[in-house]
Amino acid sequence: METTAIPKIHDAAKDFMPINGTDYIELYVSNSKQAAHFYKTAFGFQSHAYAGLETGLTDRESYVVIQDKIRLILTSPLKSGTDIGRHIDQHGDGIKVVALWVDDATYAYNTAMERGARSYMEPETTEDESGKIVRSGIYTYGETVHIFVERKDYNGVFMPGYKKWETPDYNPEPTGLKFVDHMVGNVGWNKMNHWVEFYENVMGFVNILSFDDNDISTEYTALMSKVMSNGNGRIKFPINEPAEGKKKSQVEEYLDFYEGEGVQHIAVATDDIITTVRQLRSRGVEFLRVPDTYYDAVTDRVGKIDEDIAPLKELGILVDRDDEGYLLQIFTRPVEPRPTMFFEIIQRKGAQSFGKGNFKALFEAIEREQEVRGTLH
Ligand code: TYF
Ligand code: FE
Repeated sequence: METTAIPKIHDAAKDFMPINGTDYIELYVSNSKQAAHFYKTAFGFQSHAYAGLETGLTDRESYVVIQDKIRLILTSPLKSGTDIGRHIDQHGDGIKVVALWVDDATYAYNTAMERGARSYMEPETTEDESGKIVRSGIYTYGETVHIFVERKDYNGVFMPGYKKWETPDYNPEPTGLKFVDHMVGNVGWNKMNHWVEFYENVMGFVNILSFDDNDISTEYTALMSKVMSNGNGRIKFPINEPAEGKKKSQVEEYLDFYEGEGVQHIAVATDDIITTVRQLRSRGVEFLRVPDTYYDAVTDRVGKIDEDIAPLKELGILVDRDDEGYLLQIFTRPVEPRPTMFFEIIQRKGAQSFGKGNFKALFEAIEREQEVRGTLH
């Protein structure tokens, strides 16, 4: 099957689940204090908010870091026997919450529940001197949840319960990361269509692109993917499932190591990928590399682009073109001991696709990493 671009349905009147954008991403990690330091030092996030012992919590500590529109919460338990600790024991460090910014978190919750969602958190209002926030939540794949955040009556730093986190002595420069472009979920064997239907029926998303195992297959491994978009196109969730190949699919490797379904990568946008990637590399972020021969054919494949090929080759940045323009992208190695979650850095120059022309080179690069890990059977 060829990749199919399905026209977007952006009729606001028909959108039963209006979402303004990604609100925050919460990771459950074993050491939130050190993780926050890593996201500041390596990725250029800024200290933003804190909740923990100093704000009256006794079971967990959270650090919020921010870069332009991207907010990460890093949360660790303060004692044994918590659900956070159990999550970390099973999955390693990973993404628990993909929070979505809505105007009405009660409406979003009730609508999702009527349409068959599984509840994670009933609507809950929290208040402080800066106003109130309403949050509600539903489960998606695995143990991952979507929390709806209504912040129209709030003008504080982050949310009630958090205080401003100030670090006057250590604030590394941002690296040019702007917003979350898309977030990819890895789901179990033959479960892709189940989650596609969940996003269609419960969340009002539409399937804008599909890749089958012929599009996404190397000599050895395979996967399938469908991209789901919300009504205004600001939220894009590709859903991957493993496919049978000669060797173990990267999606299956993820499922084995994460011990379940979960978020595979967060793609973050930049306006200047060469500067961003150069910065990230100098701060110790590790990227996947394609062979230098990739760059021999790149101009023939994508035509003329604004950037010189030399810095793209030096840094290992990939390029692809579609009907609307082109994009530049690069993938980090996993950012935790288990080969699970990683980041993509992406710069779109018109293209609204996902880099299909790079899949082969990219997946072969992932296979070389699997080979080194001894997990490519
Ligand atoms: O999000 C995407 O579709 C691209 C390509 O395991 C991709 O970033 C797809 C699957 C995958 C890694 C990257
Ligand atoms: Fe991606």
